[in-house]
Amino acid sequence: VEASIPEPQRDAWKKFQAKPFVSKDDFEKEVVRHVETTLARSMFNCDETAAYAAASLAFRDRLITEWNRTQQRQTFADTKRVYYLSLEFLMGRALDNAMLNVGLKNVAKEGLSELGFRIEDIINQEHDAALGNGGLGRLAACFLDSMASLNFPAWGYGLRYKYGIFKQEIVDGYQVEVPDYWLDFNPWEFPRHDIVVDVQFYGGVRKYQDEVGKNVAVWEGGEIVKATAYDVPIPGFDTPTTNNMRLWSSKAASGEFDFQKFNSGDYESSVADQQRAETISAVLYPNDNLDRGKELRLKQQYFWVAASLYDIVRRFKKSKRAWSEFPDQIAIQLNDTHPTLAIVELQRILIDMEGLDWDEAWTIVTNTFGYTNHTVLPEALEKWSVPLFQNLLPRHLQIIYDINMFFLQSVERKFPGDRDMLARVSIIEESQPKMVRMAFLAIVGSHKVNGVAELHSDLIKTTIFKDFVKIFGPDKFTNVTNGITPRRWLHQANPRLSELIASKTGGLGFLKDLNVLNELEKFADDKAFKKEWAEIKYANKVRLAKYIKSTTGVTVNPAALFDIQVKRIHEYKRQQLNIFGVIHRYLTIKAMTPEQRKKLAPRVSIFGGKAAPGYWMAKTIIHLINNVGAVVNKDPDVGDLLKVIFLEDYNVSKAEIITPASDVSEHISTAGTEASGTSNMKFVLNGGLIIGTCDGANIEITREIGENNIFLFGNLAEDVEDLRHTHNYGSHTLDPDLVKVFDLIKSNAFGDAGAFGALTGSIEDHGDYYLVSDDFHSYIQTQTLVDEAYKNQEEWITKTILSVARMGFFSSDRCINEYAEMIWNVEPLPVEKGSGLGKEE
Ligand code: Z16
Repeated sequence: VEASIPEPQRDAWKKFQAKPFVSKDDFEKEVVRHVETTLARSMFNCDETAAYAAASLAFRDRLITEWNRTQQRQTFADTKRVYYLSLEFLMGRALDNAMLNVGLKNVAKEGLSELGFRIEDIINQEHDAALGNGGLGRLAACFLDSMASLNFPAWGYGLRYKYGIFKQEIVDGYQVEVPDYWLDFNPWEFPRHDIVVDVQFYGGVRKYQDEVGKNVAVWEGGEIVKATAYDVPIPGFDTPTTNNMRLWSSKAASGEFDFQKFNSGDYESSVADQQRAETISAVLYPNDNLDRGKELRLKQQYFWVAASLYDIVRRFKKSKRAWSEFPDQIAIQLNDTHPTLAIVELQRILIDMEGLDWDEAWTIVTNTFGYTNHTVLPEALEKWSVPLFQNLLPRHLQIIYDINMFFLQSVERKFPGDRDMLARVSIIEESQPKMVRMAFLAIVGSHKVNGVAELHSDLIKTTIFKDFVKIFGPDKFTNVTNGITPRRWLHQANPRLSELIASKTGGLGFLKDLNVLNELEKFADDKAFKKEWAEIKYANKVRLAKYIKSTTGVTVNPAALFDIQVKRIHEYKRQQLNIFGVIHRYLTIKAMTPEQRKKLAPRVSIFGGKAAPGYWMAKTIIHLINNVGAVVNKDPDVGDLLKVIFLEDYNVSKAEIITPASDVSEHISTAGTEASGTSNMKFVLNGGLIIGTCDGANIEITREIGENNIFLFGNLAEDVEDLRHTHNYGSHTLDPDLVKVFDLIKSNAFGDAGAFGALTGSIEDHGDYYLVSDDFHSYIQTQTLVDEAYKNQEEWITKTILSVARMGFFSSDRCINEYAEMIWNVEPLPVEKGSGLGKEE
């Protein structure tokens, strides 16, 4: 029931309406109030945790006031909304972001200082919101920031995992996983105990004909789980627009526990039911680019999709519009195939619950959805076994069969008699057991399908979705190259660089229109500017060096070349190529005379990233990196010339320290495997150069910044397949330098070589699927070019300035505008500035 205050009483409400603070005094007042009332503490027992809590609550109150206004404004304007469905939102910390986006960080800094705290210490109290694995989840977070900053009426829908991505500890060189229980204190969410949706599982379908002879299907029985909404405000940068991220949490339908069972003495099983329901939103699956086909994962997907669609449909129904207007009011973007069930669920709601005809409903469905593909790796493409589906979601399986039947009939009309085509494109794979191919379902049920970088979008059209291009025509497929938000990845992570850029480009405007960075080109040879630029890079390296010292105990020289590879550990991303290259460098140094050593640029090789807990090869790579570090870092022959660091527990807040400190970063996936990559963009935007393959967004980065400013190497995507063939036929001879590296490993130089047998064996004996040996020579040569180029600091700095100046294209604002125009057909809802927005400049 909507309870609106009657007109005569509204004056009182307006008079006492919450007013977001703007001044330092008002901020301090809010902090003290929260310490003394919300937290029940005082100035005599206010530690940094309490100060963090109070400062966050002060900002949260402020955000929620703007959130309310934004939602009212959007509801009143009644324009089209975007719903971004993502099983992952890798948000990181919220306080720093909130302070910067509302333009009150300096106010907060001074206020906190007057209250006895340093703002950095307070910011560091916050636990990352780590509800994602890697690129896909962080992309969703950048998109939320851009949608709010550009004033798009847009919501994110996801799951409120109790445990985010695990915390990584390194024990004796091995990865150990520790659960990430992050909800202990989370001031950024608002539980909406009034927004609860029943979600059904299992049961059966009863079909009958009604009085007028219409076929009716009723899904009945089974069990109900309750979804409760938790809202997280998403503030735009320099705008009052504050959008919503709604996360669902699962609970048993009977509340605390089943009282009937309880009263009949079955206490344990009533608690067990409760626990089983809560399991659904308990934990994020820790796999990046891998589908394991687990039932609980399918349950998560349906739980989240059903609650979100119920919510969206409920909101639409309040407008009393005709169903045919649904796609004019609502765009739903599917972040990968994870939410593909939404297509089936909307069709089910329209035909089973709302009584629409199949065709009418299907037109609405396909006009509503867009699908983003993020990978071509076969092991990552989702498939669900039909028996599992049949048991969990019997009615949905029927609808999928119907969708498939109508689809295959249309294919048959277009390609009469092409049985192979029908088998290839069928949503149901005729295997044992049969499988539902989710990507095919997503394509058939959406009006647009996009890849995330040009090469990737071309690849999906020519490989995995080739037949669908023939069936639907090429216009259904498009590209939206990924981007990153410059607010977090420049302004927040690298405040000094942001300040320098602002001072030369006329303020912070570049953060809203990143192409303004172009103006930096004229400083590429400016002596004074270059000096400041280099000083900032050095300071960022000093900061990272301190962090390395405090976390690993290893001393690194901030004047050395910092070579960084941080991302999920995966064979296709080829951290093994990097560490083999490091071992090669170690061998080279050992063989050098002291004179030769003097001429070599000192280097720090920095790694970071998590391996999926069940991914043994990835864990072996981590183990090797750590063992190499243990040997190299204490070898007196090597000294400063080479240090090897593995940073534990890489996450968003650590990325904010690491990214600004690179001289070069590595993006060295086997060509054709990394759909886009986004950390490549972050590093270049922060004045680092790239060593990379012709893969994903590296190609477009090269086009934008110029090929003189990037170190590209390795085989091209178009040649990968043939190369793999040559490995399998005839003898596969390894690169001689790689053989020396393997010989050293096998001599137990880095501990018992048995531990690394699977890794070296995958290359020597098992076909070298990721072409490590094929690319090794080219990689080593390019690293030598990096060494040489780094010696000429003047040229190096110019390259980094020119690169930053040309990175405008990679703002996630550009992505969102492309999605809005090409896929969603939505307009921003402009809002006048003023009313309560904190303004510092
Ligand atoms: C993921 O992070 C990505 C793809 C995928 O299928 C699953 C997950 Cl969890 C990544 C891609 O690997 C990366 O290239 C891309 O930049 C990112 O998604 C965002 O599109």
